[in-house]
Amino acid sequence: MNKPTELPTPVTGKQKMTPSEAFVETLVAHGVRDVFGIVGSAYMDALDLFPLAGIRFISVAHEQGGGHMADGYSRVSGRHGVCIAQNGPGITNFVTSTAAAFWAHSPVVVITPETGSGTLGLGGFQETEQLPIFSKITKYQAHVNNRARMAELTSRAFDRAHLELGPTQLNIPRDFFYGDIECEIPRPIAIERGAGGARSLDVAAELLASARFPVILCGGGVVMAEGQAEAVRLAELLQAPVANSYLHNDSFPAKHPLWVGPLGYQGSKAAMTLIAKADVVLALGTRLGPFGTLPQYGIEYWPKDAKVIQVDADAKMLGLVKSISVGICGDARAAAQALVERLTGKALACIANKDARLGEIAATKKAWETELDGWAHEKDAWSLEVSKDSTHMHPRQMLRELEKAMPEGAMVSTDIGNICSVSNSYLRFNRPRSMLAAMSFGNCGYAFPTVVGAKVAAPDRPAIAYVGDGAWGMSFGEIQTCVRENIPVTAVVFNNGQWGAEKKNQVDYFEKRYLGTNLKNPNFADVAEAMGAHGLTVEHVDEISDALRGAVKSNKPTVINMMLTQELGDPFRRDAFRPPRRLLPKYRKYSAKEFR
Ligand SMILES: Cc1ncc(C[n+]2csc(CCOP(=O)(O)OP(=O)(O)O)c2C)c(N)n1
Ligand SMILES: [Mg+2]
Repeated sequence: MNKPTELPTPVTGKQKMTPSEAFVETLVAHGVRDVFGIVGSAYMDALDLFPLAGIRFISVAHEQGGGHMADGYSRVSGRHGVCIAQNGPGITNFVTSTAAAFWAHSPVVVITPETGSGTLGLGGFQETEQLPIFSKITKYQAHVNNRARMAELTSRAFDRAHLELGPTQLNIPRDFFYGDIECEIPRPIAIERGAGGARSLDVAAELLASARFPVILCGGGVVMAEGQAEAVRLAELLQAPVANSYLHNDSFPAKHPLWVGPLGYQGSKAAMTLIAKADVVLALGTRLGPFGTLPQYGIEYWPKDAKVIQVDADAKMLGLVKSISVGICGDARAAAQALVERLTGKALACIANKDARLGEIAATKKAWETELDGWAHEKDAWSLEVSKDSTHMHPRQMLRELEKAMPEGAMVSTDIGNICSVSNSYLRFNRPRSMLAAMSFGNCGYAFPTVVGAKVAAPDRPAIAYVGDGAWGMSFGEIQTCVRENIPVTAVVFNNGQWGAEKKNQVDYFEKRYLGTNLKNPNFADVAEAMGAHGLTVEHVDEISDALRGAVKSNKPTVINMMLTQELGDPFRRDAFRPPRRLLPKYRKYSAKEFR
């Protein structure tokens, strides 16, 4: 974790202050050093104090970007991410980023100054009901209903974000920043999480001890609990293969011989082949989200007959999606540690066949690497057709080169799109808090601002965003933030001239009727230069390594415009499509052949 050094300290003891001072001092008490947002009159009285409180205000291009930055900041630091904006439109611009943070389990505090309490409901300027909008995408909503409670409620919003592992809202009528109050600044409430119930841990240990082919599935909970070392110890004790849950490729070190890669969309065939054989699965710190275990490459890999032990800090996630044999409501790190203690010195059935299993793990991993090496381009008829006369790079070749060129300790954010999804097979990390994918809210435009926030939290780590050209159009405005605030991140833009992931559906299900999926892009390198960043265009795979490493080394915001063929990998939602069926004569010709 990137722990701040020399934190400013808040005032102590009950005393007179203004609510603005109480608010800012409570941020100080919670160790807030950076706040993302756009300036607004609603909270200017408090904003004015930020420099004296040691808080940096990072002025962004769009509030959604600021919300994603707070998300990336929190995912990399393990501390709160904080964003703030003007009442009304500034706040509604936070909706998408808050929903994304909700599904990424990020402790983001969304501060929402509101229209004045004296005119609320009269339909004045910049008024909307700000609590209902966020009610389903936050873990807790604090509404300052009395200026004297400013510090108490601010503090609670911060405490709950950590306690409930997700975003919270702090809603403040703008007139409540003014006045005289007397209060004491509360200190953060640190809750230590335990390993879970002793009985369920005992049962889990028995199951693991009798397993002949145990497989561990490490999720985001391992990253959030900083439990990688404990997960490694447990895996080594059992000599069990370890898969990453979907989009949590940083939950177990990729260089470890027991690591087998991620499950889920465009994940590792090695992980899928091995988990399919499991008689016991230990799902450590994962909610086993439904999208993350869908069949891939035609492999129905989820082991339906296996006993499943699920560890999650949120009891509501236990057994929610998959049937489980044992549910442990606990912290992933503490639970792994407790299981290691229970299993150490015990006779383990899986050690009897250890050599055979290790051989199988190594062979399965090798087969997958060989397949990836040979998989330079997509091989379906459509992809072959659209790429045959192209001078551009094949996406998979590019992704393999990026993987090889990836600097040590890099943080990589990924967007939602076809090429970003394919990158799942090529993203390997040895360090937690490194992969910042758009998670299950799945919004295009997530990756770039998120990595900007990550870079603010961890300025010494290389920060790289993978972004499709469509998603880039939504998010490149934040280059302004990078230039203005001197935040040197690298955006790798996958320029294939299309909203590819959606075009893939039109290819597969709608007889190539392209509607809204072709793009006409400006030269993204030139746009970056015009905005004061570096921009370069890469046409050949042999330029990739220098481009990526050079961009990171330059310590300047850089956009790498990758020129790619239009070929596309497997679609996202094969599970959710049906052949189109039209009943009205007017539309019949757009029915799938079998319905015509
Ligand atoms: C905010 C938002 N709008 C629309 C979508 C639907 N969507 C999913 S993937 C995708 C296409 C992404 O295109 P691009 O960024 O160019 O990446 P590519 O698929 O071409 O690699 C779209 C539009 C979404 N996920 N999020
Ligand atoms: Mg695209």
